[in-house]
Amino acid sequence: MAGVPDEMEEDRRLPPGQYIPRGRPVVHYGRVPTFRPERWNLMVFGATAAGGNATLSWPEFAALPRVKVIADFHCVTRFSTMGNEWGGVAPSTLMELFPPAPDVRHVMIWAEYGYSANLRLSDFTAPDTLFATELDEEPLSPERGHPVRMIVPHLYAWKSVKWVRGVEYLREDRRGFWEERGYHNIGDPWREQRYSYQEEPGEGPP
Ligand SMILES: Nc1nc2c(c(=O)[nH]1)N[C@H]1C(S)=C(S)[C@@H](COP(=O)(O)O)O[C@H]1N2
Ligand SMILES: [Mo]
Repeated sequence: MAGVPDEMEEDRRLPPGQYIPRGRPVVHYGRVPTFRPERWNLMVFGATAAGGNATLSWPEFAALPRVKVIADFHCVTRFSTMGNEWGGVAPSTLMELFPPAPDVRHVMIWAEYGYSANLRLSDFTAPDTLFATELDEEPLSPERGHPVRMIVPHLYAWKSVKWVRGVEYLREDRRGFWEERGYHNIGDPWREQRYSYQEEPGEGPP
């Protein structure tokens, strides 16, 4: 908007309790895995429509149609990075290749070393959710999740799983790594859904 400083625009995009730091912090638990293309695959499993598991090799994944998403990113530790330009593969593309059973309502995203995060199917298929392979038109750096990370901009960033290796279709919701350790099952930053004690009935598995 003419005459309005970028910072004012960004303030309106900042969820409650968040701030904009200098630079783009890198945050994760544990080590950065080494990418070996010949060993890498993405497994789609759980309640698939076809009944079995499917895997995509790195060349197969890299050949999928690509999209771009420009989005802000909100970590529950209160920093937000604004206007990130991600490139990658839409979850709907993967779901068309490997459809879930009709009664699937949730997914678990799995990473190297067993990190995981659960999402409602509606969050997984939201238009801003992406399997990102690029940030600012460059391949992701190893510490940002190379070769593929999930980006779920409308939820707290622990749901944006780096080093993705699996998608598990779930008929019933199950908690992922941080959701089991006291973080909110849904994690909407605009509602400040930070911790599991804030969950209302129906927002998490019993
Ligand atoms: N595999 C994996 N993915 C992860 C994490 C992790 O520990 N392991 N940490 C999450 C958290 S808490 C945040 S804030 C973001 C940080 O992403 P960034 O390093 O690109 O800022 O990655 C998320 N994805
Ligand atoms: Mo985070």
